[in-house]
Amino acid sequence: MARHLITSALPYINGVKHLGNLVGSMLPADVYARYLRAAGHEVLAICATDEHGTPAELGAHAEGMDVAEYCTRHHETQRQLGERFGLSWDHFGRTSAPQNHYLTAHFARKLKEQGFTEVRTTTQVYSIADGRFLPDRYVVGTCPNCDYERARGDQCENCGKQLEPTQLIRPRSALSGSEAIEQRDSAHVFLLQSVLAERIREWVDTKDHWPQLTRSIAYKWLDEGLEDRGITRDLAWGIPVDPDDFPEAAGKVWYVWFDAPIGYLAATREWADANHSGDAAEAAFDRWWRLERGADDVTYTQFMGKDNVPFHTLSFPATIIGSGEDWKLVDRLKSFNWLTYYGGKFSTSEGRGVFMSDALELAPADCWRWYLMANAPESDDASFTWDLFGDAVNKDLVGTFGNFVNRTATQVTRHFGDEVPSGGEDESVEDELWARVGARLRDYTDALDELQFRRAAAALRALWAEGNIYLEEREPWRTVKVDRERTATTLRTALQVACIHSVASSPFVPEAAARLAAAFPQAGPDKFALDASLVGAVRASVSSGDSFVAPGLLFDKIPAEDLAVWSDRFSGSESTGE
Ligand code: B3M
Ligand code: ZN
Repeated sequence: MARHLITSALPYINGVKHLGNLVGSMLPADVYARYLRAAGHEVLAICATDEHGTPAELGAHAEGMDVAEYCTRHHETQRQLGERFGLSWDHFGRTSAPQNHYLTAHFARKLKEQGFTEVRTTTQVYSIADGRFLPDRYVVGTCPNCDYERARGDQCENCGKQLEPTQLIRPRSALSGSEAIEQRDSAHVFLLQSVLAERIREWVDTKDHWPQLTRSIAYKWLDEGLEDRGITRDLAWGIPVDPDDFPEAAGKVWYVWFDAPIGYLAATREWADANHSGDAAEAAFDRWWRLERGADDVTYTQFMGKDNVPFHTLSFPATIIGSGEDWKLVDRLKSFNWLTYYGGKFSTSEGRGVFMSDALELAPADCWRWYLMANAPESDDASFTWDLFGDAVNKDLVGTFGNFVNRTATQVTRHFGDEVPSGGEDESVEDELWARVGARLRDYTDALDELQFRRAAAALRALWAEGNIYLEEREPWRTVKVDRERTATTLRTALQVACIHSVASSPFVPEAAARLAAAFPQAGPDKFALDASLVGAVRASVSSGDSFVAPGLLFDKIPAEDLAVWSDRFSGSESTGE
């Protein structure tokens, strides 16, 4: 039994996330966490809402709400949606929690003590009309690189270039639209990434097992030369800079990308505080994050979209390494490309694409989980289409997995009642079946161990298909008229396969898997481990005379007409008024 810490990139607080956000971090993290738990490992899965920075303030501004209130409300919405999608976090925290205030101040102080911070006077964009500074996305203007007219102060969405607000041509306020803008001096804390660059490179060099996408992004930044980074902002909302540590930056807040990854630790501390008190809480936290207090045997895996990779391979490690303390660094990092909506962007404002709340109105979470993971944007961007969604549900879940379970259950209950039939010895057909099932399972767990989700889904689909292949070979509906003993063997075998399916499917389609597992009450939900022992354990355990409770239909078919209606509704052609 190993110990696994799993985090997924923290969703911004500003509104319900779309399916691209889900499949790029939270969902694969959950599939992996469920897999490791099912394999018997100790897992801590952590997520949180990312509540600072311009997304929070601008979101609250748009809804005319106080920022803190806005965050509380949206945190709750996101938590509920996540749970309805079956995201089995051990804790879903908030970067605005006191634990994050404490840890962020702690890291800033340590970085200062180690000599990795410096206060510098910088020129910032100031709006006279709004009476405030306009950092990051508060200012929009023309991109100096590609002439795109709606570039934001932190980055141009069109060409991807990272920008400083002062680089924008014809800058204007994102709040009021005012062009009455001037440049003013403001003192900010900088993290001296240039000084830490060699140590970060040495650490990245040890990660030769990272996927190509991740490594190439990290080295691109290292090769271009890591620049020192301003980690404070002239904003009212955020984690305040401690004036005792940085008197020159008093009244400012930490930059959202400084405090957000520290949120992984802080959300773990929230979890520890919720479950323990005093020293025990500290110990429970340290056991996952402090190398000298138990975390040295933890494997830490992070999940994120590709745009987040530089922050996780460079900036956050700079914080950790620069602290000079024994904090756990990431071991495995899985990043995803984009899920597009028919090749274009998901867009809240234009009502294009499917958002988490819409999705659950249309189909159960398991259907989305399966579709998204089986078509995850792993090696390339992937396009959402209603046809692919329809195929994933109707062909894979209904036609393959559901069909096998349903045919088996129908034959058993019709001819043998509510018990696992007895029957005779296995013959060569069964021996071959078990060999194939074992091989499929191995493919499946190997792919999951390697964080290859599409490959894992293909192996799981193949494992489901083995059930149907076997039924076609044995034809119990025909043999029952001539050879009851033989039919009993067939159906006992098929039930054992179904029981294996219930264990193997739980990471991808947890709700259906749990319903199927309940068909075998003697086996109990946690009896089997999702590892190489599974086939043997199920065959030894699910035996003649055990009760069998038919699970009912696991999935419903989605009619083609529904898909057509949805495709119209989410195409973004109609304004949603947002
Ligand atoms: N909230 C960015 C995003 O959702 C950001 C991730 C933070 S992870 C510490 O794309
Ligand atoms: Zn540009």
